[in-house]
This record gives sequence, structure tokens and C-alpha cells, in this order.
Amino acid sequence: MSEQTLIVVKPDAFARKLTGKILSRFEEKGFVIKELKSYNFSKEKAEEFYSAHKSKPFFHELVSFIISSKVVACILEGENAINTVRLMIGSTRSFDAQPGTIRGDYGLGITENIIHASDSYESFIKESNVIFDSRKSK
Ligand code: 3AN
Repeated sequence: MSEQTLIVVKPDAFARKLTGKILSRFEEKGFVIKELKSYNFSKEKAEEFYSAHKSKPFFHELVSFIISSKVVACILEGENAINTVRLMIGSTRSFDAQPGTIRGDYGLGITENIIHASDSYESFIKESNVIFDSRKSK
């Protein structure tokens, strides 16, 4: 079933100029870029984006990191997008992520782990509304 998902190229990957390579991997796989924007999270938007992790000990670190610089956010569309994109990004702990995944190939960190991708349809709706809010009102 064709569906959409959201990815965010995080500040570490953006600073390392990996955005093009990362987006290419999704295009090469067959996904279509439906929306793309560079974006600066405010603290409020970052807290909303990561609200599922509010009670976690790393919440403050996570918010500080995602607001530390520009990110690139993208809505991808294609078959089974949510699960397939999650498979492509690899495990949260980049040093444990399988080679061949994006985190496995490009990173070693946990908070600084290259890329975010929605983990469910509900997360996709919520997260894409945080970043692409103007999309809904057009
Ligand atoms: P994923 O991004 O793989 O879905 P989640 O949803 O468990 O991982 O966590 C969201 C984000 O929180 C991760 N991308 C990572 O940046 C950060 N994070 C997760 N676990 C930890 C941890 N133990 N210590 C620091 N940061 C973490």
C-alpha cells in the first residue's frame, strides 16, 4: 500500500553535508519526495515534535540537539513507506546499526544519530503537522 512518511535530516548530518546522499538513497529505493524544506525548530516546536519522549532522561538533550541548527525535513511517498524507511535508517544507536543502513553507514551516536523517521501513521500525522503546518491551511 502506498503511504507517506516523514524524515528529518538531523543537525549532525546536515553539518556534515550528508543531506544529498541521504535523500538520494530514498529516491534510489523508489520513494518520491512529496515535500521538502529546510527548517529551524523553535524550542516549542521541538518539544511538541518529541512529546512522546517528554518523560525520558534524554529529552532535554534531544530537544537541545534538534534546535541547534537547521535540519532538512522531507515527506516521502511509496509502498509501505513507514516501515521500509525505518528499516533503511537502522537502529537508534548508530554504533549498533547494521552496515547498509543510513545510521549504520554514517554515524556512531545516539542523540546525534543522523536522521529521524516517523515510526507509525499517528506519528507521521503529528510530526508532519509540526513541520509542514502551512501545508494544511493552503
Ligand atoms: P528512533 O529515532 O530510532 O525512533 P526513539 O524514537 O527511541 O528512536 O528516540 C528518539 C530519539 O531520541 C532518537 N533518534 C535519539 O536521537 C534519541 N534517543 C533515544 N534513546 C536515547 C538515549 N538512550 N540517549 C540519548 N538519546 C536517545
